[in-house]
Amino acid sequence: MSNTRAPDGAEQLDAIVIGGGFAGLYALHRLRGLGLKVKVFEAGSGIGGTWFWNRYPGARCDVESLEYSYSFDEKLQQEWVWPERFAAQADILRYIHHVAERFDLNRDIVLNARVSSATFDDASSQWTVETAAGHRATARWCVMASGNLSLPRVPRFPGLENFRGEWHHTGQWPYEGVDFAGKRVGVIGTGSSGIQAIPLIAEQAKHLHVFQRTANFTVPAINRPLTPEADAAHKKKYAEWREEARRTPFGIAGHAPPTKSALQEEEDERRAVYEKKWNTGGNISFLYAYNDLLVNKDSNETACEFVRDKIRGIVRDPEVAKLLMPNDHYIGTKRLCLDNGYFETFNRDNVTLVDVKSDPIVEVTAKGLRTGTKEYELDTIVFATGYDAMTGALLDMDVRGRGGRSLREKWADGPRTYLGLMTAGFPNMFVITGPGSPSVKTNMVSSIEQHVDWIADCLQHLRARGVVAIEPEVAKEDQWVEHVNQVADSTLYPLANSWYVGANIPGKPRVFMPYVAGLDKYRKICDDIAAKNYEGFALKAQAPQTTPETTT
Ligand code: N01
Repeated sequence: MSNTRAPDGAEQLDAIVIGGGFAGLYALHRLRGLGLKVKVFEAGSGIGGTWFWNRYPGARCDVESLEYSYSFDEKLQQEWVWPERFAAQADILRYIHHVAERFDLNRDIVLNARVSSATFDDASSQWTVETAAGHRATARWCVMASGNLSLPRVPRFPGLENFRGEWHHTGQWPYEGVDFAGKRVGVIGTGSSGIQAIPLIAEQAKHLHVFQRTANFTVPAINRPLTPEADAAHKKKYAEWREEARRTPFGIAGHAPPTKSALQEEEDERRAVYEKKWNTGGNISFLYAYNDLLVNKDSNETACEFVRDKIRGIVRDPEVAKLLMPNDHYIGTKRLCLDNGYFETFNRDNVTLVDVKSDPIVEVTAKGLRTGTKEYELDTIVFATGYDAMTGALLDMDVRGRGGRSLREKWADGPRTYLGLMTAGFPNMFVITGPGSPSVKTNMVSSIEQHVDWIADCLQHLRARGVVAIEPEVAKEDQWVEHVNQVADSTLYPLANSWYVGANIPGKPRVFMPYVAGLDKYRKICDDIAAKNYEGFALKAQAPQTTPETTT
């Protein structure tokens, strides 16, 4: 029988996983498979992570369903049927629940358990994690599966507490939904969340004001039901599709890599290429029109101009069309949104676009929102204002490594990791899809599986050799951070004021956080390091007085 309590009364486990979304569930499954006693601590009252919280109208994934799903179990992928090309939030959440039941995961998931601190003890090489409710658990291995876009951000407008209507953030949407019928609604924000929600809110609301600070690029999703024929055809070769996905930069199969520069093509031909992509739908497909859209400004500008032309053609009021045309960043350098009738929505009589770049919001009043020049009376305000991305959830917890050093302090000038998986001074703490890994620039499920598999293999290796602690060497971490920056600087990505660089959070250090060399290249780097006995990591052998690992 296993030890269930550490000497100080904390629950004794082998591994603690923080977060119960796609990453946390797969981590639980894999680590349990190694014979470890594992528990997941999840802040929400249900599992699903992003897909638990983001219930706003129109929430759906921008990666195709047959790709945005686990690949680790052939029977699961054969049996699960996705109703649409791009899955809606409710279907993804249904899938996550199915996976949890199918692999008997729920019994080791603690809900309503927001982790407030995680502290490493040098002597025992163990982590102790405490939740806001006071639950404490200790384990050798601590796996952060807390998500890249999980700390919602509501701008600090003065007066929000005085607002007499209701307000919601898209990333903390009420379980029971929001009724917009007959309401005067204001949506702040035109990122992926706003762009998905706006067309549907407009259909219900009496009047919708869209408060836009920065015009954004979006291309049509061209969503459709998945026919039984399409489903069967894909599943016949599912294993091959998954294998192909593993060899791509984005972890997504079915897109032949482009071979030409946009500047090598005659204008008419280029337009025809973009037109075809526009009508096919999908953001990867669009950005794969040419091989230099994300590295060459002139090439990129051809795609920007194509989309601006589309906006001119769709939006009837030329002034509104002009305001909707992005002009401050290159297409794809912020997440390229996918929409269902976004620009068309601005032709509706009950929709007004408000430019809050030239006339910023200054306060929330009892009756609505006030800009520098005008008050807008509203019954409901929707904040589609994004997240403290990639580092937000990690730094929201008080994480303390060797010698009590805090992660907030270590990352004060930006995140520093080796491979985006670990950070020096915080032994035995793994971050799934952490900053410095491909993460948000890929199909997240592919990146999650790659990281969890790497971590599980690593733990198996360490346990077989009696290693009780692992952490990156500082020099290797420094080199990796440098490499991540160099790769980013060879692209147009860092030029945009995006959440990739933390530009949306006042005071956040400007660092381009994802690794953009591609998941295929990154996977090879990780595998090579593992094959060389975890080169670049310091390993500490079993100390005589450490607490023995429990077994299930
Ligand atoms: O957040 P965002 P999001 N006054 O940060 C505006 C993923 N996702 O939730 O650009 C006025 O992109 C802000 O304006 P600006 C996806 O990776 C995926 O939409 O800072 N406006 C911007 O317009 C995505 O990239 C899916 O000038 C203010 C908006 O709020 C990521 O999540 C769906 C403001 C925030 O946009 C985040 O998307 C949804 C202020 N004070 C999300 N503060 C799919 O899979 C902020 N804004 C399809």
